[in-house]
Amino acid sequence: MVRKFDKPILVTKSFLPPLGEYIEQCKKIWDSHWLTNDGELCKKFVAESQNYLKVSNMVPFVNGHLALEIAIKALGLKGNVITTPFTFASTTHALINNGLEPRFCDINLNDFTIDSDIIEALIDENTSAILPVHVFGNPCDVAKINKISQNYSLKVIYDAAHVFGVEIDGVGIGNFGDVSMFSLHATKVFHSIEGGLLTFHDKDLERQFNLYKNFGITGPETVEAVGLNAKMNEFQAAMGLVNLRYIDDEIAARKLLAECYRDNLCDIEGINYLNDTAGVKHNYAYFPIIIDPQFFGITRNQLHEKLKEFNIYTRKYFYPLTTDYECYKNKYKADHLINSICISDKILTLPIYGTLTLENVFNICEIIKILKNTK
Ligand code: T4K
Repeated sequence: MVRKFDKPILVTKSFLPPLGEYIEQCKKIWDSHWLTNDGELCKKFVAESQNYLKVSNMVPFVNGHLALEIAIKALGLKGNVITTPFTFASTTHALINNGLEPRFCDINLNDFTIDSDIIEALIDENTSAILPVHVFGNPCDVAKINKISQNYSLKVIYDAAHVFGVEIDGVGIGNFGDVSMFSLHATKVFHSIEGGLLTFHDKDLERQFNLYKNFGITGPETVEAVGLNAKMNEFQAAMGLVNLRYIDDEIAARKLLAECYRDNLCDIEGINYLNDTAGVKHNYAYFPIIIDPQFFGITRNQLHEKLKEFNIYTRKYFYPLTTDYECYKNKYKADHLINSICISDKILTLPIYGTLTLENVFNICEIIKILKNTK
């Protein structure tokens, strides 16, 4: 018998390490009285994260969004930037806050990342960069995007907020493009409470990133640039250092849950999901499903509401598209975004996090089955 869950099951639940391990790291902060501004824990965290992500250059930030804004600012982008509207607010806002025009490209239906076949048609003499999103942990078509960027001399900044730990054929995902931005927010597979990382190819960018994240200050009496305050603090770094010990376990647990979802949803007409890509080490950051009301019998919105009655709180990531936000409505050409509109209207992200049990997932799937055709 399928019953309502006793306690709410939310779309995610932040990973927390054993408290003693975090306190152990925090003791070092008490000893040093050094709380922020590139402390020792922050340096150690960068060294260990660099190693884990298999990248050679990295700068830490207080959050992913400011890291992205600073990446765009430091690259000195001008004119328009090609990106997608099927993302979190941060991606589009980062362009607007840098005075750039987002030029929206549609997504593909295979993995909901930018459709690399139609990027070229959007490029004009004012295009300076491409800002694709590795959405839900799925890598973009990095080979094709690289080729296009070389042919047109464009910069590539990946919004890599969802892909901590993802690899393509053994290569860390942060190695593609000019810069990648990872979010270390509490809701991510790996987190430092709040936090962000930039990984990049050109070592010279390190100075620029550090400059902009610390007000543009270069010495006690010199301020060289109009910067921001976006420094990671020592409490964040302490959490990151401890959580790194558990990241492989977290990903392994999520992999089992994703497989359990797939095994139990595969026979439901009108429900589709993404499968793993050959050669990719996934991180199972999200588990999105697509609901086709014609075959499932009820719409995404109806399923979202009905699941709440069973204490299951899914999310409509990413609905609305950023082009439909109040602040952007009617400002950008959007009627060509056919796939983005279609996916945004049908997608639902189901709960996934390391401490969710296989039994929980099985029951969520049973409830979805019961709700089919329940108008
Ligand atoms: N680019 C992309 C593509 C992104 O998805 C994001 C962030 C960014 C850039 C910017 O990176 P950051 O500046 O955030 O580092 C959440 C996250 O706040 C946001 O980081 C994330 N994307 C986005 C997809 O999801 P909300 O508004 O949905 O969060 P919220 O507060 O509703 O939380 C969602 C669920 O998480 C809750 O139902 C329960 C759980 N939760 C939440 C918090 C805050 C926890 O278990 N613990 C917590 O501390 O945006």
